[in-house]
Amino acid sequence: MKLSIAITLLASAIAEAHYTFPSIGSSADWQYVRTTANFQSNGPVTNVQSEDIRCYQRTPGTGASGTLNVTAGQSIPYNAKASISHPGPMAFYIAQVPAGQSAATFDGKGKVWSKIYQDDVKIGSGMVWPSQGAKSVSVTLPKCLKNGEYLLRAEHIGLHSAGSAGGAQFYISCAQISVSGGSGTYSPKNLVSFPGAYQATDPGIMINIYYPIPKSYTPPGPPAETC
Ligand SMILES: *[C@@H]1O[C@H](CO)[C@@H](O)[C@H](O)[C@H]1NC(C)=O
Ligand SMILES: [Cu+2]
Repeated sequence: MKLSIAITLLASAIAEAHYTFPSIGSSADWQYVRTTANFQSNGPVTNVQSEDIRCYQRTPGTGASGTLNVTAGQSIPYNAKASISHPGPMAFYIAQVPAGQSAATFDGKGKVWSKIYQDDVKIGSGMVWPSQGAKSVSVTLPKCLKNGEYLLRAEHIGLHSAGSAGGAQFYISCAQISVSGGSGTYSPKNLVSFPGAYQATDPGIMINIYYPIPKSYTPPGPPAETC
């Protein structure tokens, strides 16, 4: 009896340690963000070769109900629920919706994603990323974007148990946005696909962050693009 209570408490503690990214700005959960498969469990994607690594959708083929109007150059808060409790890097990618489709219908397949944000680790007596414990991370959209609809993909990688392949935990979601006011010169040098961008053994994915403490950190994927 005592043991089962202890196991139940442990299980709920572990579940609470996980998180989702259900909203942008001050909108409702899953209004502009496609509902993820972990919307109840909060659990991560661990297989970088799975389709889940793209947008982790609960129902692939189904968009969110809304697409948020935003302005190029604007800073958009992307919110975590409950909070980003694991150590690891935060990145944002965008994919422009092809002609004839909309943010609500585009599946995001192919080499269409460019990275627009990557945070930096601080290494002292341990590795500390700025997102740790945060309830929201803001991403500034490049001023030079072309106007039109995009998917905005949030990605946080929990590296607390990433010492072996498949141990890293990916927390992901995709928001639907419509960009206006862009100057239109954005021309990303590195477009990647999901899956495809990452390997399980990439040095930023398979890494023991605790011992010995690494002297540097290389995030997976391409560098963040600027205008
Ligand atoms: C978003 O932008 C479109 C196109 O400019 C416009 O038709 C629509 O009313 C806007 N929606 C909101 C909620 O402002
Ligand atoms: Cu967790």
